Amino acid sequence: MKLTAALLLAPLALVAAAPKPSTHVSYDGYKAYRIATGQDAASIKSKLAKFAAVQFNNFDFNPNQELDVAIAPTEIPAFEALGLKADVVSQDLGAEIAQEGSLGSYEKVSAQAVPSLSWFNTYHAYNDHITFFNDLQAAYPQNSETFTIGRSVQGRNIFGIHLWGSSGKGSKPAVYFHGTVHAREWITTKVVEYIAYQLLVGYSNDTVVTAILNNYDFYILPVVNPDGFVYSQTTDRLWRKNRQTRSISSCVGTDINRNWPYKWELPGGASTNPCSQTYKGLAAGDTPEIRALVNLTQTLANGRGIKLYIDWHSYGQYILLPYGYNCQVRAANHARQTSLASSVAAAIRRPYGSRFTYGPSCSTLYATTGSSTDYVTDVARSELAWTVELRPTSSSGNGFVLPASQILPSSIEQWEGMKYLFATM
Ligand code: 0X9
Ligand code: ZN
Repeated sequence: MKLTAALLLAPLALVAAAPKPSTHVSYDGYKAYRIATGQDAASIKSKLAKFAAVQFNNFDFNPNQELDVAIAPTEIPAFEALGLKADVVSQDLGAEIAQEGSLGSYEKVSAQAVPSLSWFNTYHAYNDHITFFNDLQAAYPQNSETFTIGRSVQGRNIFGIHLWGSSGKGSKPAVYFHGTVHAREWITTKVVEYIAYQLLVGYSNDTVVTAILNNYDFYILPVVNPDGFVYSQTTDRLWRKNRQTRSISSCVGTDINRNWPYKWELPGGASTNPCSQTYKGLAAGDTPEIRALVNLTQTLANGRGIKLYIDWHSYGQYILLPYGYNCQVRAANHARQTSLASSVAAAIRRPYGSRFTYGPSCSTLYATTGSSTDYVTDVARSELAWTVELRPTSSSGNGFVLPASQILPSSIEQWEGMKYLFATM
């Protein structure tokens, strides 16, 4: 397959050191609630307008008619006085963030040695993810290459690893994964890294994995929103968007998963308010992160084509199929995608019993416009295009703040699901 200059395989360059930790936004004493909105979303929304609530899910378009919010300690009495039908899903978000564990340090033992699995015991800083991927690649130079697809708003590299098998680089259809589109969804970074790790470690050792890598070229990008990710580690653990500023507002950030140049213009699945968590930008594809991802997507589509795309998110434990923009439209191969998703959910469940719900994105979760899987299905013609929402479930409370002790179990169950999918799709 030909790779264009945009996807040139420059070794991962280290960007400037992460900014000095500035004052962290404190979530100490914040309570998280799940509000049953019912059909009353508009009036509840207006009641909540005076609160500095942190919104976890998409308020306007959730067919489950519920909304998760975090309320500041000083506002809890006023919030409770509203008398909304709401369950407390976290008693103290700050305490949960503390339990998540501090960022680990990373040190590889020797040149060309495979990095240790202990990488998956803690979360890590952005620069360590770059070093880890460079080290992993260096251990398997015959089957892998690192690449960068472009830079974020603040100039950080959006990097990935390309893996291939016996037919050589770029000769097979693409499996294309990316994580950390939403900055606070830290578990996604680790899970996609674990999949890359297992593919390389298993090649030539495990017959199933060897066959998988001989059949597909893998392109895996763990952190496609690096600025947001760094900001979520230095300043605000619950940051979601990128860090783009706009002259029309003092609010920062565009939701990368509302900025893809497909069905972007439709109303109802994103926000035009720059202060919203789902702000779509001023024009389709007007974020550098999406421009870089669109280039890569087109390069893969024009090469051997995309067999499988997964945009990894958290939380809720869902496998979401096309489409986000319309709750009635189905992919041409919807029946096959559904049956694969059902088997993948069964495989995920095997190690620890985790239940993943599957179905079309809009009707299962909520409407999204300018979102990844719709573009990758209709424009890039990927055979399978999914969004996976990782642990925890939406009723367990921790939300985006998943304890580090769950990194490995979460990764292992996804690896089981993916091994099944790669071998049967
Ligand atoms: O809202 C989103 O972007 C995703 N959920 S999250 O809580 N991680 O923010 C869901 C996107 C699903 N829709 C499509 N991929 N179409
Ligand atoms: Zn997300």
